[in-house]
Amino acid sequence: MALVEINFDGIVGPSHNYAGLSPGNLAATAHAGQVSHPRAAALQGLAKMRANLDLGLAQGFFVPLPRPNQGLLDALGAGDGAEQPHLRAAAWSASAMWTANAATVSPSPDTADGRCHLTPANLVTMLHRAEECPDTSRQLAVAFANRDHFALHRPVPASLGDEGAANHMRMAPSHGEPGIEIFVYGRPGGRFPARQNIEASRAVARLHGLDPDRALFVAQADEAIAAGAFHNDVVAVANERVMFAHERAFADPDGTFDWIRTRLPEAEIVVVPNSAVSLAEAIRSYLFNAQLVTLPDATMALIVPLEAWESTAVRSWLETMLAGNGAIRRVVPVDVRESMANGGGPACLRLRVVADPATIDPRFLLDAATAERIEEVIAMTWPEAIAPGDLGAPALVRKIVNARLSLIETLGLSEDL
Ligand code: SUG
Repeated sequence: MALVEINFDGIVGPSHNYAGLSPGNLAATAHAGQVSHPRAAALQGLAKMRANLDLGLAQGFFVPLPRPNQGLLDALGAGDGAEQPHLRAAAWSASAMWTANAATVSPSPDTADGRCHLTPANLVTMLHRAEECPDTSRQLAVAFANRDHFALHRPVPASLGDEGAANHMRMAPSHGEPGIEIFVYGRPGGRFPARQNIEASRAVARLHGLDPDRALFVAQADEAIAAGAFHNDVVAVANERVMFAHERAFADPDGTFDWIRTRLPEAEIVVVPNSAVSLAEAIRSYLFNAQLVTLPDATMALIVPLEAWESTAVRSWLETMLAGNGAIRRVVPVDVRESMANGGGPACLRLRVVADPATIDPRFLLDAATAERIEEVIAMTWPEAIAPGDLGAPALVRKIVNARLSLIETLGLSEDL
């Protein structure tokens, strides 16, 4: 069986808008109330997926969830939300595009029963994200329906915040070999919410049947959360034997790196010092919200947002790194500005699954022909712009509902997904 890493990107939904719903996510807060461009956003995301296909990587996708979510407004007794704009904004959010928060995934070489385990994230800290969980779970159940190869768990209980793969890193000599899994949690009490609870992470590790000696629970640096790293993937990313992290990402960096080196002697830990790129600049530019990927020739590339490439401090650090003889040989900047303005970079937009593609529902896998069909639907049906005052307009509701249905139909997926 050929195990490969497949990146499942969330197609940006037609209701994509800037509502400032996530305290602690500085980009989202700063762009609250601006006009969004759902069509451009979805095309930027699709261009990133195509670029990854062109690099020779396996690419999948998830479809947008049904919005506006009238079920949420009904459950809150909020009618159509006209009197409660913050609740209406939650019901309209396209936040499911950030599939790094869809689930935590442990590939088959790491688990006791030799299946790939997935636990959908409950996302309970933010109302607009918590509503994703039931629909995301349904979609995962279709995509990974093969029970011989996949185990899909229920989300952990709602009293324990779980934000999925954004707070989880896997390292291994190669994707298909047994690895170590690092769960990063936040300690509450700071300026911003700590969205990942340690007990939720521990529960996921147990449910997935991980070897306790190969799973580590690491506290995020309080300073990092306070500076706007609302998820670990804003300050660190790992791929196979390489970890790429900011000096101030973890509460105990030395202990964390020692643990990794003991279990994975070939580990290469690339730490960016605060003196080269400050925590604030790392978070502003989203340098670490990058996709660190292994190319077909076994070298690694770092897919960074344009904002990182355009930062003087980051660019100069990356150029020095490239001139050295390190594991990361290539930097590929991508334009995902519409998503970035809501605090979602290249890494937020994808969920990594190491599996044999033949065991996955092919309707969720991307090739050039499918990309073309998706592009046509987006170009024809996605709204061009949404201003905050547009939310709730009946014509826009119809447009958004129909746009998603056109996509679902094109992909041969069922309407009740
Ligand atoms: O949960 N933004 C998302 C961004 C998620 C990024 N994901 C990862 N780091 N993996 C969030 O904060 C903003 C929506 C708004 O304000 O309209 C939002 O939900």
